[in-house]
Amino acid sequence: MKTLSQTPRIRQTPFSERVEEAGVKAYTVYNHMLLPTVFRTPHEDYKHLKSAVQVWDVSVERQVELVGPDAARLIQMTTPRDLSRMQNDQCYYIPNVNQFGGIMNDPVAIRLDDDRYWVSLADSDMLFYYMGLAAGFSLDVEVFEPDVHPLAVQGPLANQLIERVFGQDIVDTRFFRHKTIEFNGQKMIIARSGWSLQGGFEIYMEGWYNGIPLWDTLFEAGKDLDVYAGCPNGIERIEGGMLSYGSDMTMAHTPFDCGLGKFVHFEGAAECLGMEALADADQHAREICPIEIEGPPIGTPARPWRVIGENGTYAGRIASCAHSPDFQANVAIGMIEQDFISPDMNLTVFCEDETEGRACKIVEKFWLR
Ligand code: THG
Repeated sequence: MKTLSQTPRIRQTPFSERVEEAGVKAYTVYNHMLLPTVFRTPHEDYKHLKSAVQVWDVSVERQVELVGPDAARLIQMTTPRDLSRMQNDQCYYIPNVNQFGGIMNDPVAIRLDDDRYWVSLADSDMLFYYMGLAAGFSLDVEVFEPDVHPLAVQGPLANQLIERVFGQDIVDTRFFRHKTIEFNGQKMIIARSGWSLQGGFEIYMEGWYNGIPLWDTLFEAGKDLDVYAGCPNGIERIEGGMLSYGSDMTMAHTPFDCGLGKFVHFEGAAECLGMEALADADQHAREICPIEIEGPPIGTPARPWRVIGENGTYAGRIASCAHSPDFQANVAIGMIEQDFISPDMNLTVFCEDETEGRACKIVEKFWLR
């Protein structure tokens, strides 16, 4: 592929200068913003993420802020997950669905106050949807994109780095809870979360002026921990079974298709606009499956790969794949039709421009769970 022409529409971030200096090798575009994908090589980045600590510019996790008396009602309209017991220091993974039960996004919701939330988006334009609902239902709520830029600290040594910079009380934050830190005179939300299985934190930095100081402080404090710039790693997140919206799942899929049925609460989340459709949906039509693909190492699909069964009929699609050094295999995430879900099934996948199909099989579970 040729390089992308940069324009103001593909937004830079408060950390972009340091990301470039760290030697970023490739970007993708996510929520109209640059997201690094490789620093050294995917394999080196992977090994390092699993052994040290990385700082990730995940400013692309754009927030939709909902504030006002109807904020709780609005957010519940978009998700089948029951939010009624969510505390003001909690984060929830909330699949967002439309009125047909199709997934529109799979954000992390952050409750900041009784009447104030951030919805930390995956890659789709949910700001407009939230604005549309607020207008259409005449809700008493403000909806906007705040100037917030998440910075993730991920890896086995993340606790040590965070302890040095923000103290033990922050390290004691439980999974998917948040606290407030003060950096350079500015208050910031920090949560124990992040798009890796290695564990760590996400700092929600508001504005631009503390971007470079925050980055530099983390790197200065983590020198002897081998802290390095990183990014969500394609290999690690497939091993961990973290789904990528727009790739592994799209609006054509329901939460049931995506293994997210546990977040569909027919009783507690009746206000969700997709609930009737989800009640009627076939809960076993297809499913996200961990898959191993035979043959030489192969990278991630540029477009979904077609999977067929023994008789040549459509069996599903694979939209994420990577070669895992630790498992010595091509690990992939597939959306597989029910009739083909069995470890004994002989499946064939057509990878990118390869004319010969490759054998692939559903494996029992994601490798690290
Ligand atoms: N952090 C924040 N915003 C985000 C992401 C993030 N927005 C985009 C993207 N990532 C959204 N998708 C996910 C997918 C999975 C998880 C978080 C965001 C995740 N899942 C855990 C798991 O699968 O083990 C826990 C889910 C739960 O039990 O609640 O962390 O990473 N700010």
